[in-house]
Amino acid sequence: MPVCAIAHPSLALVKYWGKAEGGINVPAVPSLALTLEGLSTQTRVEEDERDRVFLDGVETQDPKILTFLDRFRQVTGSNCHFRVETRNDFPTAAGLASSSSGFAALAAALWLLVHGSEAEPRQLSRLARLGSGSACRSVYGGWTAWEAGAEEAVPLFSREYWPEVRVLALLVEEGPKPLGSRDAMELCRRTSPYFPAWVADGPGLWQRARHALERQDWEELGHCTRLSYLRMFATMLGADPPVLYWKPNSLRLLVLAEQLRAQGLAVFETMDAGPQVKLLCLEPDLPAVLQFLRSEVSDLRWMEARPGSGVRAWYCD
Ligand code: 2P0
Repeated sequence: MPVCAIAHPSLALVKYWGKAEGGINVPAVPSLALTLEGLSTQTRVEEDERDRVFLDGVETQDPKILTFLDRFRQVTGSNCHFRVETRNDFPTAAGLASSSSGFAALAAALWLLVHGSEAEPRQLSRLARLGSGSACRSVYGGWTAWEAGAEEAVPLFSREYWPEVRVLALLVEEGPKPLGSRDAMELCRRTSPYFPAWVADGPGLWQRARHALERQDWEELGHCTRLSYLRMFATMLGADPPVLYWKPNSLRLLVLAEQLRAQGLAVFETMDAGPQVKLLCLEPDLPAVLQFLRSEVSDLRWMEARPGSGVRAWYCD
């Protein structure tokens, strides 16, 4: 019987950027993230005579997915092949962490299909990481941590821990990005003179952000969030050739976040490997932030998200 799964993207506040040597998608730096409800990947799997993958209704030879199916067979000892249909209700490969929710959903669905029971979450986190690093965090709901060198992420706090948190994902450009994050992070590791400093700085910033999260200190967590993405982009600007994901509207939104803070609103921004900007605020400030966005950037589309649940898989038609 086919299996369906749903997962939500993992938005890093403290970023995973760069892999440790050896291992598969093992991070060089620790990350801290929030799983987002409001953006979803839905995946359906069933056995087939050969592997076939459909992404948003179109058959694809996506090497990340096909390689993951091979790794799944290796790890689980299965000799099955699969038909995979996966859909995102948000732009794919555009810097909105579609690979985190994508591989979390795929790992959970395949596991249930092959084993007939749900995987233990840490085991699923390990498995999802083999598809895409950030997917090991999307397995869990709420707030997650993934330590440098670790093969799995761990849950820190459930989605109920801080239900007032809101994320506005502003869509600056909806097409796929020119350089995937995997290649970009490897380029940074190999060529950016700032990469060793990024790795050295990572644990301290991660600890600082964790303490802020434990105290529910929004200003401090927001500040750490800004430091992390800006330092991540510093490694990219130092790469050879340089990597530049920002677009004019990205910068426009960063300035806008600054203007909102100047008005006394605790709004913080982050970006990933793409031009989109995510604004983070607490629910009481949301109406004022939305009003400002409507007057200043009515030409842009955005999606609203909040702390979300972990991956779920079930038998379906
Ligand atoms: C993150 N990103 O922590 C960081 C911040 C993008 C910027 O994880 O090579 O698709 O599959 O392990 O997980 C995107 O990279 O990379 C990512 P792989 P992944 O969310």
